[in-house]
Amino acid sequence: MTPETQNAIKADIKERQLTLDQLLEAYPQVDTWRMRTLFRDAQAEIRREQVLSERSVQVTQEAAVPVADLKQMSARAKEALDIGFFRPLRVELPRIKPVKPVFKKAGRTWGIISDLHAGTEHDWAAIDVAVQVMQAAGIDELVVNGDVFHCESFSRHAPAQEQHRKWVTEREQALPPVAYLHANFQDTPTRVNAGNHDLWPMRWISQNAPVLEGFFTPEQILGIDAFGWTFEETGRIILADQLLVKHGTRVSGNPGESVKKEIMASGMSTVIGHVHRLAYVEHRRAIHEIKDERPFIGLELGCLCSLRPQYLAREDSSSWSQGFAIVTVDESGHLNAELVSIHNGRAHFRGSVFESRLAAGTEYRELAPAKPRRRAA
Ligand SMILES: [Mn+2]
Repeated sequence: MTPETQNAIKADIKERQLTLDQLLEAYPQVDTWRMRTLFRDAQAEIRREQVLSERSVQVTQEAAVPVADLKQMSARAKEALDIGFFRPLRVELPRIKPVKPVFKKAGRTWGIISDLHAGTEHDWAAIDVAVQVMQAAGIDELVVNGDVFHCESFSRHAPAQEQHRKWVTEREQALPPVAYLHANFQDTPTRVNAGNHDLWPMRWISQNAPVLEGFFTPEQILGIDAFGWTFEETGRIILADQLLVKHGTRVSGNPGESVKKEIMASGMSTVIGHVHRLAYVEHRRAIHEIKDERPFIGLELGCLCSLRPQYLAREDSSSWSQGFAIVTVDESGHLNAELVSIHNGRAHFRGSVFESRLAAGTEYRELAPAKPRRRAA
């Protein structure tokens, strides 16, 4: 595709607001995947531009609740609004030096991360290592595969009368690591699958303030609506027409077993989070050999949260691992998945060592003096 065609398509999306079907008809020489990619990127660009222009106008969300609805709300929901349950927050972030892309690009590249459990369980060191590796890999798109927030306040174990009150504090603790991720990938289109934890506040609303159902988006409740991220309401993202990314619901005790169940269900290559384990599996069936095709690929992403969650008994092991994936699809459609394992704030990737510039744990501490990244000989 020539740059002229690409610009013409972009203009058709942004100015003429053509739909994907109209574009495919107008440019028969461009294949469906390429067009879908261009379409999505242009949409993300439009959203980012909107966010930037809207940033100066801060409308408090409380003011937008119709009075009639307020009258119907339970006392608990009213109190939630009063104490700032939905208040937009300002976040102070560490100074960020982006890592320059250092690797040769072999196609379109995605960074896929999962399970930050921001709030009470996130791990700054794991997040910072993932940020550095993904920047070095020059990802074209960031995919966050669920459990971005921990939402401890809405756990079924928390006392109900305390839940929304605690959330106001928890959200303040949760936003910095999530905003750190966003700030490091401001110019990278980002898509998010909600995980089970991310949806706990919505469950609370359904139970306590049903009149507010549908009034606030999950992004507004979590406090990330200004980030310009795309929330996938279906909870499913398909990359390059061949790789399903979902948070996952099936849990087995051993690494690789959960994603195998997901592959059996989806019938395609699949990436899951949720289980906090790290695994790469290939699931080969006779049809793959007969047709000389690649087998299904399955990834369990690992997590970017603490391996010793606060609720874990001392004598127990979480049997979790920290990690994430870099996925590349080249011009011929060949998919390559690289699983990156993080241990003690450190990861090896394509012969380079990446060490966290932030201390491990949920408390944000100053950026450590920049450590030079050592290249392998
Ligand atoms: Mn999780």
